Amino acid sequence: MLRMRGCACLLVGAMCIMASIVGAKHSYADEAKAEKRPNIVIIYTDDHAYQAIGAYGQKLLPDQESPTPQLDRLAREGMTFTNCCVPNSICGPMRAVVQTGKYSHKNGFLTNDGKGFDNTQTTFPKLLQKAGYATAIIGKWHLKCDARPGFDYADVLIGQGPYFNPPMIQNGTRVVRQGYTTEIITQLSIDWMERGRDPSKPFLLMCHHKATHRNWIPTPKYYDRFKDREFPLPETFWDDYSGRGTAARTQDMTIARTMNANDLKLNGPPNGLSEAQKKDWHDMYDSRVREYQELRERGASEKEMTQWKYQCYMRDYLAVAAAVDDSVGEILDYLEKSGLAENTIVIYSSDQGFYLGEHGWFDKRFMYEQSFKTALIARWSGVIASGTKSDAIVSPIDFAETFLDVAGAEIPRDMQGASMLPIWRGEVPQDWRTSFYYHYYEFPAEHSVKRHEGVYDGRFKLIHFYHDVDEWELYDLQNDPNELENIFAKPGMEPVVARMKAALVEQKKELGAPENPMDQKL
Ligand code: SGN
Ligand code: CA
Repeated sequence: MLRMRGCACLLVGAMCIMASIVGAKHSYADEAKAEKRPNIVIIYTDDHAYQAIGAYGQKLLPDQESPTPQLDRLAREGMTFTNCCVPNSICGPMRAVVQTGKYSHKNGFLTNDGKGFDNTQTTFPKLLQKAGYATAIIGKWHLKCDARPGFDYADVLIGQGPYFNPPMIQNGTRVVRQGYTTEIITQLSIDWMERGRDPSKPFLLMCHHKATHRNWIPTPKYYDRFKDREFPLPETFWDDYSGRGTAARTQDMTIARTMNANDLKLNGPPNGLSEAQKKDWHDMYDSRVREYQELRERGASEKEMTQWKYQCYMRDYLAVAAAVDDSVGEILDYLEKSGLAENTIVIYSSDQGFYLGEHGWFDKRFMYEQSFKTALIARWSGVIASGTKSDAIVSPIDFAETFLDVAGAEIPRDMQGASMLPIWRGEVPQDWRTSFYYHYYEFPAEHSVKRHEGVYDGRFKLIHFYHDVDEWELYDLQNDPNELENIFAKPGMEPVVARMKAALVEQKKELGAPENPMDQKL
């Protein structure tokens, strides 16, 4: 995609030629090789909406009461990316994208429902390990394959994993730990940095939380943190989808209809809780069950019920995210205390974005903003300027190449992202991408979001729902940031449509995606 990047100056150009001779992409960090190679800590969450992060201008709480003080601290010390786009907005596939630096159609993991990840392929942890890094993954894996080559240490949840007392697979052996999963993953991560790894090597730690995934169960510590709060409804909460197509109308992910008793904690505690954990649960949620019964008894309207559900959803969601934020703080504190902070890159991101009531939804999958964009904050003392923002079109597909680059390791030519390192250093390369390809495949499936592909150029977004229906949508994010009006067929838009369609064709060609998306085997 960005094969020629960095060739603006002669010296770098010569290095590009050398790199192409040895079959690898140019590494911006060649000069960094001589220095001490940095450690890399990736804190990766599940379904954490950027709309719930202070540094992203969250509107749920008053400014001074940010739901994420620790993420905001990371942002103050690093760079916040406001245009981080995911290639396929769903969990397993995104993890495969991160591992391989390749689109789903190339790494073979297209949906959560498909076969497991082909772990014989090249991944960046394998390459970092080969380059002398100590490597670990702790927490959510969700790639549906049992072996995790490339990691010296793997201590992972089974499938989605529960919020409490998670069974985990620690280097191949099943262990059950008592407590709240976010806190357990944080502690295991700190323990590995403190005494699990080979201290003579630089390290890669992937700390992968289950939170903030459905069904959003908080740590008892935060059960009542937002208990009596009333959150503002997003502008598009009552969206009737009249400005869009069939897919937006036929999805099954509304707060009104899809959000169920389990999500709302009306069914009692989940299985596997201790007596004390059950008691905490009842102390918190019994009053909610009573509230629900009262609403039913007095025949509350669907509108009132939906608003009530939204309030429950936000109370739980933000409380779950508060433990994630604590995790970030604890890891940052540990790095400082241990003297590792200076030479350790810290990345925060989520596998994809999430709807917090926008368009009346929860879940993800669509190429619309809240699920197409995800949070990305990066800190690297001495390299990334503090408190900076970038609106460059970046993506988790760039992680692999970025980390290989900072480690001075070879970047395979068939990876499909680009190293973000120049952007971290404050300069967007002249040939940085100006458009981004998206493709979602999981249909028919839970939440009923139809298959679609599309392209985004920073202002316009062209989407093609090609399966089950044949519908095109075009949005102008500058004039319609909420994506309420499909202007694909609007008179006067023909040149934009033509340009975006050409960009889509070109992107697909470059990325080796089938010309006809129906030809893609799932
Ligand atoms: C579960 C959830 C869905 C969610 C998928 C995928 N249902 O099936 O709401 O979309 O995971 O999420 S639940 O009732 O089991 O919670 S993903 O993040 O793993 O892709
Ligand atoms: Ca997810």
